[in-house]
Amino acid sequence: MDRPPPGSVEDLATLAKLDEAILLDELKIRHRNGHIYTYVGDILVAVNPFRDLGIYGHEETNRYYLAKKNEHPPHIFAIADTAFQNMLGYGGRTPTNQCILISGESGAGKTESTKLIIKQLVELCRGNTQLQQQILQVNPLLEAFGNAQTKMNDNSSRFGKYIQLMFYHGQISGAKISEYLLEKSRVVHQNEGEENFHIFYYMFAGLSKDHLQHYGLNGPFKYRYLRNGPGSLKHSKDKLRSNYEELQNAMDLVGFTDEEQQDMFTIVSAVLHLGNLSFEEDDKDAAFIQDQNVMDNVASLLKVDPQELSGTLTSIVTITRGEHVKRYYSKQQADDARDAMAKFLYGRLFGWIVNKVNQLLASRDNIPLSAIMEVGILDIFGFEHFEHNSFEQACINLANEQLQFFFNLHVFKLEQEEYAKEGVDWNEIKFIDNQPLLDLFLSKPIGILSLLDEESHFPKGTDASFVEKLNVHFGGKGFYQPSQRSKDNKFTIHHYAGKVLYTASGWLEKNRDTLPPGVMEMLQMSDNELVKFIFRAQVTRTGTLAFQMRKSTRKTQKSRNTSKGGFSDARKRKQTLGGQFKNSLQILMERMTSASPIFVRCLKPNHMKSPGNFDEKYIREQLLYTGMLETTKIRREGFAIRPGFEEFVNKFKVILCKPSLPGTRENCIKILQASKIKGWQVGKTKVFLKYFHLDQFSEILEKMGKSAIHLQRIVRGFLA
Ligand code: AOV
Ligand code: MG
Repeated sequence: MDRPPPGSVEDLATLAKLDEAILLDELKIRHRNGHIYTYVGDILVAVNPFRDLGIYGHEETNRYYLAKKNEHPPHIFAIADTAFQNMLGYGGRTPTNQCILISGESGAGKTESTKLIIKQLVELCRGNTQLQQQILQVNPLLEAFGNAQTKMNDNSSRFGKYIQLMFYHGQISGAKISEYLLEKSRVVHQNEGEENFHIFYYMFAGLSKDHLQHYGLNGPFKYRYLRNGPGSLKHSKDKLRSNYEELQNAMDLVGFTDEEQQDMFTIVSAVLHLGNLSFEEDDKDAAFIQDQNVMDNVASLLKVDPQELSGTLTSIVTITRGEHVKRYYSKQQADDARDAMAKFLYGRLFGWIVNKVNQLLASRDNIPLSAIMEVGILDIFGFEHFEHNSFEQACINLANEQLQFFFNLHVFKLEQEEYAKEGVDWNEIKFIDNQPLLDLFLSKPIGILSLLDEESHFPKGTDASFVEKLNVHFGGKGFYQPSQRSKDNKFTIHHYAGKVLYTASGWLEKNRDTLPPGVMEMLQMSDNELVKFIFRAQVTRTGTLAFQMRKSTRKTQKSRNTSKGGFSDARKRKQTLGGQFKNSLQILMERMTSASPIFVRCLKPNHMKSPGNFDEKYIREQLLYTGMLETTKIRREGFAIRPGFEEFVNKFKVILCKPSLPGTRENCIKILQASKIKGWQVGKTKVFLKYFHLDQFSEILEKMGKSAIHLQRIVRGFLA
């Protein structure tokens, strides 16, 4: 068979000849022609165009409205449409919850794809309800607080999210966001060439002079936490200002009150001021605050007692034999206490925002839960490999391993297991199983996260002793490589998507995720409603915040000591950050398993974020590690449509001109033989068909003069 003109094939699984070079060539030519989307069977491949293609307007919205998959070119809107139809059980199928899983490395286009899918899902419901408008505004809000410029992406998501859109009778009835592991450390430190979260720069560009003054803010150059400049790296002041306006608009529309918005800016400002606190040491190596003005600023924004604030940041009070003993921090300890407090403030604020959004978008109580269907969309942080990779990168990359595992499970493992179980004649297609990497991270008691927890709970544990343990346990294994030089706290992991060199400095502290003693209690007593509220929340086992109903009038008595130092209480073993992340990944997997998955694979064409540049070597790497060739093979040779005998006979018995016919294996074979189509198989309980067989069946039925509508219904019923 001749190969069709390169670039013209919209579904790579239809290619007769297939190898790595052909795949690459097809994608390259399609990218050059502005066709960034390509199907591999039911999977959508999207190559980031890095420019506005003008293909997401009304025309496209209408084109992909209750359409058949092969009627129109591949498009992200088609994925939304498929999810919508599948969820509602159009075409006589069983309605099933859907989850759309979007993968790809940092900057590949996951978040943009997510936004487009949500936009189209909202459009598919027609109508224009307030809830629909709210849902569309959630992204600008979350991105302002949760995204930042990194070396790999100017608008990089620094948290993962799973968005569930709930539907009731085909109309959106609510939404829920689950958030994964915000990169809090960015608040206090950014690597060269990177920025803090967008919100800091939006504020300076957008707030009026009066407002800035109200928060005690001067020009953005003055803040240590914005050490890489005032958002100077990429964005013009006008752009930042319009982003601020978009955020403002989003907060209003989603339903944040003026008071809440002010409190949010107050906390963000307090974080900035806090960063400017510096400490000196006296001759007894005891830390003291250099600039009392800054301290007073922070205290007045957070509405806490300045004396207590300076006390908790510079000293610890322990009770020894009934006596209060106060010990002063060193400068380093005070610096750490300050940074820990800033990270906590920001992290809790973000957790509260997500929680608030969920409250505002929750389904109304009077809708019966059992009648709600949903489409979930997963947009995590993509695979990262920087010059310096820390605990955050390890967690981010672990999440990507988990997603890749889930992809393999569905696309290769379960499918081929079913062929074996059903006795289908099948040549096994091999794939690279990344289970060993998941084990490396997640196994108990000997896995990276468990060992990290162990060291974190061990009072004498250090980053170095942690790495030593890793070396002892994993040194001999292929995908873990100890550093050549001992004692540099480094190690390399061979992820499915490439090698990453990690530096374990600060991991124990990050994993422990504790506040300096006394800070929590102080903030819980704040006279700022929001500050008080967010610090009284409980942290769940997945790291999300659980808030008590807000009773703003209740005043807790200040019964504790008013001494200036932070109190060290006998700390109970609290959940570590790694532990929380592990739990949240597990729950995510359960959620995904209970729905029917749809995969979108984003590819990044170059490292320069530039349009029109297709770096073949880089794309080839991505095709390799995502197993694209094998995926295409299994989609081409596999049996996408697998009706049970009963279902099959019911739908196609007309071919034998029988009004009624028992749903047996023999009758299935009779129908298949009569239809003269080729390449099917019949298993023990199911008929195995290729996706193109549906068209062939529909032709046969058409020839038999059945009404077009009836036909469509039958065929749709099988479409994956
Ligand atoms: P990511 O979500 O996959 O990275 P984004 O979705 O933020 O990546 O995409 C990065 C940038 O690529 C965007 O800011 C756009 O400039 C551009 N882009 C992506 N998709 C499109 C598209 N369909 N059309 C036009 N431009 C696009 V990360 O969040 O870093 O893993 O953690
Ligand atoms: Mg993103």
